[in-house]
Amino acid sequence: MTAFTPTPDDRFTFGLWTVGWQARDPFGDASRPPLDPVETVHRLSELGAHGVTFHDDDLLAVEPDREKAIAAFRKALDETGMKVPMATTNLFTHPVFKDGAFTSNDRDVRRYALRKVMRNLDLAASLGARTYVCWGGREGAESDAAKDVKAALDRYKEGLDLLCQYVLDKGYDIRFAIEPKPNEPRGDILLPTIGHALGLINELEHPEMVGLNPEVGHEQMAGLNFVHGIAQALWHGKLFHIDLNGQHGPKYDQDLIFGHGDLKSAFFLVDLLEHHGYDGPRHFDYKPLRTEDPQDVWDSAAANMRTYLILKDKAAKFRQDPEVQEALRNSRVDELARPTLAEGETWQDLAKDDFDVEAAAARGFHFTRLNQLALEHLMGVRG
Ligand code: GLT
Ligand code: MN
Ligand code: MN
Repeated sequence: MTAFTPTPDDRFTFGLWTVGWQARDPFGDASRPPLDPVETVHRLSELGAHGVTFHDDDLLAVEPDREKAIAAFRKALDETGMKVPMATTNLFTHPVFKDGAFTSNDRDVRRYALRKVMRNLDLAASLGARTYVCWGGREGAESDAAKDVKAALDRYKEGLDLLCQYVLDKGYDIRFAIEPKPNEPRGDILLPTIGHALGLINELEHPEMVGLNPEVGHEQMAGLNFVHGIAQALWHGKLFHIDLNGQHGPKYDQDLIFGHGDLKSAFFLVDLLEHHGYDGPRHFDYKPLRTEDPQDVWDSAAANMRTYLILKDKAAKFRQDPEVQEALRNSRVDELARPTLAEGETWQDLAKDDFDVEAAAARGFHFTRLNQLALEHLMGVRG
């Protein structure tokens, strides 16, 4: 159906490492050959994507010479009009980062990690990226004896403060986005959830320059409600970027295609993003299944975008449905937007209320009806 065919206006983006994943896992070797980033840019452009994102090391997948690899990548971007709205640093693959990067116990490693980020920030800025993601997958520990967490947070702050200063001194138009994750590859990762990361941001030298890049599966691995997490990130003005994918509850990081995990949560997520003011890229951070061949990889990339567009359509029809609107009113969802005190009232006025506790306790909220209507829209029997 043409209605679900993406265009660059939809602002769909993909990490080079997603379609480029060769499907090496802890138990098995690669099941696919390496992918040239140049081919990725062309293929994703043909599929209707808006852009790509990358780690410094992703660019070297098939061309070890950094300058040549960058030149070829730039040429592909120019030929296709594809954008690079975000970039990031690989601070996790090389064994030098085995105890972390910004928070490694080894001071020399911390200094090397910051140099690696600064070098790629220069490239990111020259490609027009406005967001720089920091996923601290190796920042953590397996033993509580091994990491002084308070000192580690001091070093995390020191690193982020230094990088903000670097961006300011260079005059780059870039903001940082922290990507939380509870565990994997470390036994426990620092800044495990959206809430933890928000807490750290408040302690930084330039909190306005640092926000979040939450990933669907990472919050769900911790058993958390991703839609609520995103709503809170929006409330704080901190949803700088988002990693869309799929996950089935608390288990290893599945990085499934968007919607191929908790579909109902994906529906409410799209509803939230589309109707509550997120205007950044819709970035897919998924892994094509290890079972898939190179053509399946491109089909899986297309599936992410198509699923998003279908959910967007479903969410719009859900909102337009008069029965849904009535059910929302019956559930008094709109009443929550009304301040608890009226203009000019103070705590003294609360004492004057004539309130029938038993009558209020007896009133139902009818949330079952609302939930069922949402499910019926999602299952395609309404709208
Ligand atoms: C890695 C991780 C992702 C992060 C990437 C950004 S790296 O693939 O699993 O969730 O978004 O560094
Ligand atoms: Mn993930
Ligand atoms: Mn991610």
